[in-house]
Amino acid sequence: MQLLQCGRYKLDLSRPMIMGILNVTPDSFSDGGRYNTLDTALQRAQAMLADGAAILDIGGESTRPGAPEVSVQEEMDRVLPVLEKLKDIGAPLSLDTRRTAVMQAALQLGAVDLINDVSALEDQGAVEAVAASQVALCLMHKQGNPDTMQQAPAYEDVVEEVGQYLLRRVQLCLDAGIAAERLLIDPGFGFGKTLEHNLQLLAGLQRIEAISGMPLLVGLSRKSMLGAITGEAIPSERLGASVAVALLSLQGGAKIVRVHDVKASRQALEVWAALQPYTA
Ligand code: 7PM
Repeated sequence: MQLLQCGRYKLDLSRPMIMGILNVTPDSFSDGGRYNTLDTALQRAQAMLADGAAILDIGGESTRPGAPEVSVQEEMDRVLPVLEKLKDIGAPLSLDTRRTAVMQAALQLGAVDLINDVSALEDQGAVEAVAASQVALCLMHKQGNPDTMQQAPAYEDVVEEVGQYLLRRVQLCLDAGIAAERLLIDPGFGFGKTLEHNLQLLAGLQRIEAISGMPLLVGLSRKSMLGAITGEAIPSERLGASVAVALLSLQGGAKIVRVHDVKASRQALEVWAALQPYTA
């Protein structure tokens, strides 16, 4: 049985699972003021768990292409109260952050079980901060920085380069004393990649897993790649495409899919899992 050591939890990776996205950026709480931010976050978190999420991913910095920078203080003010509120919800909490200071503050709260870092711990001191804890870690590949990364992404062989980058980051973590059982890797769909790069990566998931040697997490939910393929301009209207790529990710060996639409993704996952005993 393949186990992920995930802070206060141990997760069985022999069956794939769902990470539900809980955004805590101000624009994600346009509910007309019926609830305050923390109650809204709690309600959404409980709904995602009821719908079948195994992990909740909380993010307060906008890492989207072209997004403006958020100050460290602003990011902390967004995520720390949410982590505190959700601390005892009964499921592992993931924190989507690139900043060492935010990681340290969250680890101190004892309310985070996984650090999901789209820059694979490249911030100064991040490796040491995570090494000193027992949380799991998702190392993601990106080329460039969110403000400019979509301007001219370029690779000779995107699958090989992403795989080799992730392998180097894995090695760095192992050398720093982070146990292999705590590591996940993620090719970083949409982070400095053209549509063609993204498709090559989706087709090459198995090779990336083989190069890095670690379990794969994939985030494709509602992404612009799906808009480019389907012509659907509105992200929340890309449910069919999102479920399709979640399923294709599982087929490529992904152990965790990071999604907005937990219930629909969970149904697809159940269908995939039911078929497994009948496949070679
Ligand atoms: C536009 C682009 C809108 C990207 C939203 C996003 C990932 C992540 C994000 C991912 C991991 C989103 C993203 N994407 N963390 N954080 N993997 N590990 O969909 O693909 O929220 S931001």
